[in-house]
Amino acid sequence: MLTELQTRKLLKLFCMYDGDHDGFLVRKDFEKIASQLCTVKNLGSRSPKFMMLQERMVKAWKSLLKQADASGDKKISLDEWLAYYDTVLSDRATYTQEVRSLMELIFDIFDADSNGTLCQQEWAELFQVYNVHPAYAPAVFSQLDTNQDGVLNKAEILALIDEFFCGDNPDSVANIMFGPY
Ligand SMILES: [Ca+2]
Ligand SMILES: [Ca+2]
Ligand SMILES: [Ca+2]
Repeated sequence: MLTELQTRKLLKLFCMYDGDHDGFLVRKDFEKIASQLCTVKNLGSRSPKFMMLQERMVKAWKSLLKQADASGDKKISLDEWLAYYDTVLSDRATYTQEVRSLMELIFDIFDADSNGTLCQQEWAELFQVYNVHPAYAPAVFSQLDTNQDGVLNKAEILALIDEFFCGDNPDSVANIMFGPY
C-alpha cells in the first residue's frame, strides 16, 4: 500500500511526464520530453544522439504501457500509474531494476561531460526537460548537495531516488528533489 506521502510524490512524477496536463500519459508525452531534451542540449533532430535518446524514451514508454495499461486504451491514467508503482515498490527485484535504470537514464542524458556527477546547471536542465520550472533548481540543488561540493554523484542520486520512492518522512529533502510536490 502506498502511503499518502508516497502517493503525492508519485503524482508529482506523473505530472512531470504529463507535459500537456491532460491527466493521461501517452506516447506523445514521452516524445515531447525527447524533443525538449533536444532543445535543451542543442541537438539537431537528425543527430545520432537525439535519435538514441528518442529511441530510449519510446522504449521507456512501451515498457510502461505494457506493464501499467490495465484498461488497454494505450493511455496511462493516474490510477493505473499508482497501481503500477504500488506493484513495483512491493517487489524488491523489480524495484531495484526500475530505480537503477531511471538513474542510468538520468546520467546518460544529463551528465554532458560524462564524469559521473551532475552539477546545478545539469539539474536545472533535467527540470526543464521534465516540465518542472528550472527556477526551482538552484534552491533544490543546494539542499540535495549535502556535502556542498557543488555536484551530485551516482551514489547520492541513487540514495535520493530511493528515498523519493520508498521514504515516508515528510521532512526528507528527497521529497523536493524534482521541485515542489
Ligand atoms: Ca498527457
Ligand atoms: Ca489505460
Ligand atoms: Ca555532493
